[in-house]
Amino acid sequence: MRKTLSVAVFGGLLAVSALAGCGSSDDSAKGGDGGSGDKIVLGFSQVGAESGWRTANTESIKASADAAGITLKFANANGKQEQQIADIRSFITQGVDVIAFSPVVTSGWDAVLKEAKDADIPVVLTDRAVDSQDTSLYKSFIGSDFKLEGKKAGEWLLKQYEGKNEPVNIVELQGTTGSAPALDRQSGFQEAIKANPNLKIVKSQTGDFKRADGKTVMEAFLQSEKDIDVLYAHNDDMGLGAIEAIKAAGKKPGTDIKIITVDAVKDGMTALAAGEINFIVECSPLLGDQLMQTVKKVKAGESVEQRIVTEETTFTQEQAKEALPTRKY
Ligand code: GYE
Repeated sequence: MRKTLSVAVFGGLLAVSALAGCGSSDDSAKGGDGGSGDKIVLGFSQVGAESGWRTANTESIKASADAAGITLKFANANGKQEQQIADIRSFITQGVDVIAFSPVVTSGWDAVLKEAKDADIPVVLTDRAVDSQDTSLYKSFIGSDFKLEGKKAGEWLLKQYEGKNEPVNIVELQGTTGSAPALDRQSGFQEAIKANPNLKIVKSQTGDFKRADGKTVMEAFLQSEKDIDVLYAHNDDMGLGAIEAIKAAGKKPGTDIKIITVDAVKDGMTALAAGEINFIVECSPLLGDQLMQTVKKVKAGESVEQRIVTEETTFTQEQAKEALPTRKY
């Protein structure tokens, strides 16, 4: 039987700081450890710098570590799992207090996680999940529900074609192959659109969450498919790359081809407000504060939720216009 996970849902940043208030003393909030002045050392292995989301996520982690008085050792793996494993091993050798990382793909982590456990260094996953069966290998997983994001994208599309009986050709730009957000955004979307058999995914390929790849893959889609009605891109950056390809092919993004993306970073929201994207499912990169609170608790030997889900919304073109002026990332 599977273990039931307790799930804490945070109502954005306000709720996060409210939780911080009840979880830690003033001393620990300043990074103190009872007066000795020793700071917690956190080793963080980042996926890379593939997208606007990732840039905002890195900034959030660095700023929150600073604000929390945590010494951050930051490593960028440039999208390579071998590099992430090497970075985590190096953190173990250095004897950091806590390791956190955003796993580029879901599989292949058991050995290095076991090494951290044997060295008595707690691990916190942020942003992306691993498929390890042994959940004692990490203390907590902080991040979004990617399947729900895919579902929200699919449900919006269903509504657009409600009561219509025309075939709808969808092309899909997937995120990094084997990554949790690519797998779950695909399956959540597929499940939602099943309700209308006219909605068909005619082409689906990875664009590795990158703008340049989104553009080249969309160029190929446009060449091989005469009639594309909808583009579903697993992130804003790939959607923005695809928009360039659509314009170059003499079509109007948002009108000739409906576009749905995920993330809601500033560039994506700007294109949405301008009518070039039709709908964006939000995925918040601002995980830094939650991570630092969890790191402090883990270091103090306090129990933490095994799954912390980030709360997110969706944006239409009108909502993007309203939200843009105060958008933080
Ligand atoms: O959606 C994408 C990024 O893991 C949630 O990775 C993250 C995804 C995000 O590169 O833009």
